[in-house]
Amino acid sequence: MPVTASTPIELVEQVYGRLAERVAAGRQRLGRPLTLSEKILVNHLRDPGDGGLERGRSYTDFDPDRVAMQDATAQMALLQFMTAGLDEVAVPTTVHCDHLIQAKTGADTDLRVALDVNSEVYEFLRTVSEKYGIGFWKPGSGIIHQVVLENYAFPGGMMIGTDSHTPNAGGLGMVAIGVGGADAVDVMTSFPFNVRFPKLIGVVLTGELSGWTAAKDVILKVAEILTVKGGTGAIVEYIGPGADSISATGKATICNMGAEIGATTSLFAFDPQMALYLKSTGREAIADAADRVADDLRPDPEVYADPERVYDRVVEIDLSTLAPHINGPHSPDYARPVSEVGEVAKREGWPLEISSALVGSCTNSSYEDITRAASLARQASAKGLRAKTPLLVTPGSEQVRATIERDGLLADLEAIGAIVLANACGPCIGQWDRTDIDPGETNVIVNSYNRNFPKRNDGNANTLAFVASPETVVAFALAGTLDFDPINDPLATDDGEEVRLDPPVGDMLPDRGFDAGESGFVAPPEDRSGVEVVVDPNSERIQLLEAFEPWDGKDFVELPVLLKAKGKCTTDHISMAGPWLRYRGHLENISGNLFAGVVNAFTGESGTGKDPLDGETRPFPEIAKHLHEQGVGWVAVGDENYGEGSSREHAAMEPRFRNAKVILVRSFARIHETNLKKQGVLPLTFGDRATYDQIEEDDRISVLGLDGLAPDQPVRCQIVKPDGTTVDFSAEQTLNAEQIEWFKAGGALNIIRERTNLSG
Ligand code: MIC
Ligand code: SF4
Repeated sequence: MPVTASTPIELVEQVYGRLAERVAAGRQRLGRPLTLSEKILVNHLRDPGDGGLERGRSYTDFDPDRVAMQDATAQMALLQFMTAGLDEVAVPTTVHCDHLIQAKTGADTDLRVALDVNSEVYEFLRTVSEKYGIGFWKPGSGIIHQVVLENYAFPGGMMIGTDSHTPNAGGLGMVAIGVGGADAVDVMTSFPFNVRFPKLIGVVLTGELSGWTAAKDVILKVAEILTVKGGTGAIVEYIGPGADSISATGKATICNMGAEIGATTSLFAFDPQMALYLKSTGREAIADAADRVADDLRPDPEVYADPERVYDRVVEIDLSTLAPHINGPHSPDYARPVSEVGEVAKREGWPLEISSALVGSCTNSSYEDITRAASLARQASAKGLRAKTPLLVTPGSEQVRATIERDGLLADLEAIGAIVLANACGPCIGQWDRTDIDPGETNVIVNSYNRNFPKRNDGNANTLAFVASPETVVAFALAGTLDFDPINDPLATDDGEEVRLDPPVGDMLPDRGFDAGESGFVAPPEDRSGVEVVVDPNSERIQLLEAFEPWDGKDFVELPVLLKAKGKCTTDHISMAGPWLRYRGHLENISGNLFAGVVNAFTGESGTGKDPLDGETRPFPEIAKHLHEQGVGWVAVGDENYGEGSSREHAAMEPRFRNAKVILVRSFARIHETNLKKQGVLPLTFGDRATYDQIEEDDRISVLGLDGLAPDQPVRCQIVKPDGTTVDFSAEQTLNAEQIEWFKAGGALNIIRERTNLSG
């Protein structure tokens, strides 16, 4: 099927054409009514009669309808895809240029600079896309998830994307899952997407949003209830009468940030809000087709009647009483109502003064978000107020930007001092050339993004980042202090007059329809035979990949411990973004950031440790390089939810490249665990979580009996102390038979070529 600027109705019809029959078969196999996730999943089973449906257990093969990749992860994914030697991708696939644009002065200049600075990478992505029949969205066209929502997502569809916030498309009722590049390569090479059949969490929404409370507050609350690991291995399905009162883009906000609780994905059922959004984005035919199969695009009625019977866990939230929330710093689940943050800040000793306020990101940059933010800006202007902090706005897509410009909303925000940045990720991923703060200075920022791990936005570990809705962020920008409750507190004008803000109001969709702006889509040419992909062997940004060494069949005996991570160890800690995004296509160069942000449990220092070969203290990337060059395998030890956050497989490929054999932790985040398996690193979890405490700096770790490695069987391990004494312990692993093959082969790259030759 040709790749076009939106999902063709024929693809949607294909999916809907088999829906009723597959749903009926699923009901029969399970012997009960189905949730929406189950309907969509059974409709995408590779083997409809047989694919395992046991939640949290069966590893099941699926055929997603689409693949989407963003520039920072697509490079590695496509370098792997290229090794398959195929002529084209097997399913409709798109690449979106959004992560590499650095925010500095404003949209136009920043985009021009990015086009220049990243020309080699953009050229690589453009030509690879042309060669293999992939749709290419140019820099400036918008953030992947917003562009997907506007053009490609459809109710009942299934897609995977090489970005953890791919679940954004759940706002249009799609099962959209964030994956590492190697998973995307499976699907692009016509192999199935294999994942454990997810557990199901039902969130029942009652009441209705009003006043200051926005869709964002729903997920900020859910993050508090479920925590950053509560969604691991599960799909979160939003149901209940409150669900239908939220706009499609509001639903997308909620699903998007489901990544922060580790959920496989999140989704809402098809409803009139989705139909309205589809129509206003030029997809009437899809809205009509969805209407015709609407019953199968919602959970069965019995599920609504008795959710406890079907979901593994049920959470209830009353939208009518939900207060606006603000979460942070340092973790997206540290939640509290906005009215309490001032008190908490005083108690914790956080600065009250806000140094920057930022609106945008893939989570919160819809037309509705901006209308609500702009309504506050208009009020503020009328009352003689301006933002007291820098206020930076990143529109999510060119379509949103052009529309909010046409409708005067950008002007409203600019009138209170806002600076409009490029339609891209920008400061959300550390692409922020910030000059207002000294390095290391403790300061507070408030943003409408989704993640707030240390160093994420500006590389400064002492920046305390809080996430909230766009309207809350604008209110804080006007107040300039955390000690402010927009609902109850007055603001002072320059003349000392006290004024109050009325609650924000917005429009879900533009009355005059969307203005598409300048099109950023480049379709692959029909005749692709002459397209050449050139990689300069001296490039510092793109490096062709070589397969890793296969496993030598031996146990891992007395591996040194490169590091033991203390506390949170997200993918940002393992492979930092910001300036390092530059090397996302060059495995060797990006390995220079390996573990640079990790807190060493033995010393409390960040990013450094003791080199087990010579006892010197060095940055972790240098120790890893040293061990690699000396041919010494090693192990890294971590705590709970290791690898939380991003889908970036660099966090798995870098350790693999530097000769890691095992990552041993208390628990893993889903995408990262799979990425490790794909690259041939053995992910193990402690059988007894207390064993973590027994590992000391000079210990060595053995992993034994590996020739008997079998699905779900524990592995025998041993701590070897410097004096030769040993502590035996058992570790769990979740590899299935195929994943054991990847491990033995030395990683998926060794299998890709072999598989495609077999199938070709
Ligand atoms: C993120 O929000 O952390 C990112 C940057 O979008 C990542 C992808 C990446 O690291 O390139 C994600 O969420 O997967
Ligand atoms: Fe981009 Fe931020 Fe969204 Fe990641 S979370 S895709 S960096 S806007």
